[in-house]
Amino acid sequence: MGTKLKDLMNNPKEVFYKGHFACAGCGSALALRHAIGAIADKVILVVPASCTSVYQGSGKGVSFNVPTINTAFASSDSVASGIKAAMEIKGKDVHVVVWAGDGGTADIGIATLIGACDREEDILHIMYSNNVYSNTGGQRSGDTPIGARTSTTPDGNTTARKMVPFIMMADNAKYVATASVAHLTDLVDKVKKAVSLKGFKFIQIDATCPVAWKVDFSNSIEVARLAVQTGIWPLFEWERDTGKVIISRPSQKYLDKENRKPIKEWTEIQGRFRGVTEKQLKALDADTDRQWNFIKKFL
Ligand SMILES: Cc1ncc(C[n+]2csc(CCOP(=O)(O)OP(=O)(O)O)c2C)c(N)n1
Repeated sequence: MGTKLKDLMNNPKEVFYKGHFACAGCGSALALRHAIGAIADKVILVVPASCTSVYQGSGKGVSFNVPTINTAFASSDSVASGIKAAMEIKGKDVHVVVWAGDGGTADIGIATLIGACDREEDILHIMYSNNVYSNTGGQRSGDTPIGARTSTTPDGNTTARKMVPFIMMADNAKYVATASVAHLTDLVDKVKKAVSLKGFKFIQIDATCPVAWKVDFSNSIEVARLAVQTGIWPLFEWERDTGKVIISRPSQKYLDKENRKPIKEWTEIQGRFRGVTEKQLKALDADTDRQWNFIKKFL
């Protein structure tokens, strides 16, 4: 849809009042500001337990300038379905958007996520993935990359990423996309596209957590950019109506593995990969290939 950088400063409404509690360099807060900011005049936000439910503040200190409901960890898509139904009865045209972490989406929330998709609820689920349960101390989630040290995988995570976008494609969502905090205009385009479609939509954002990833907050965007350039995080869209994947512009070059930067450029600026073994790096590389091979089937 061609969002330009300058458009990012012209949202209908600023999502944050001054004084939220997100850490410096928080990818979730940055992504929320722009993704939700772009549709802020018509949005109702549903947030399960996560960093987002903490950094919005509480009481008189609430920093969110959009209607927001906080839900139990596992139930966000059910709550969003109910809100959408109520708004329809009232004749109100609003975008009901779930804003959930990877724990709240890939793990405990997956049953209600899939239930809402099965029912073809007209909602958008945005999963911001910082690859761990950040708010409770950085435990491994289903979206933790292989080799990453977390508080529950001190020798490095051993299992492949769950790749929720692929699950949502298989479950026949209306629209599925991946995005990155390093490519905000692409993210905003995808959010706008998603809310223009009726049905269940899903977007996963690679959202840096400087604390859990052990990167300097000034490198928050750089590390996300490297995830795209190394092929670790492919940006794409898939639509049910065409059944086709479109590789997003920032990732097009990396369809060809030859063009990708070495994965080590991504791991080496993150303390969470300190001590990663060659065997783990190989497994991480193989898991990256697995993702690209899956996507290529739909080109
Ligand atoms: C049933 C239940 N179990 C555990 C918790 C504690 N809890 C709150 S937030 C959270 C982690 C959330 O992780 P994620 O969804 O990845 O979001 P992030 O904190 O990374 O933003 C946990 C375990 C809870 N609130 N409810």
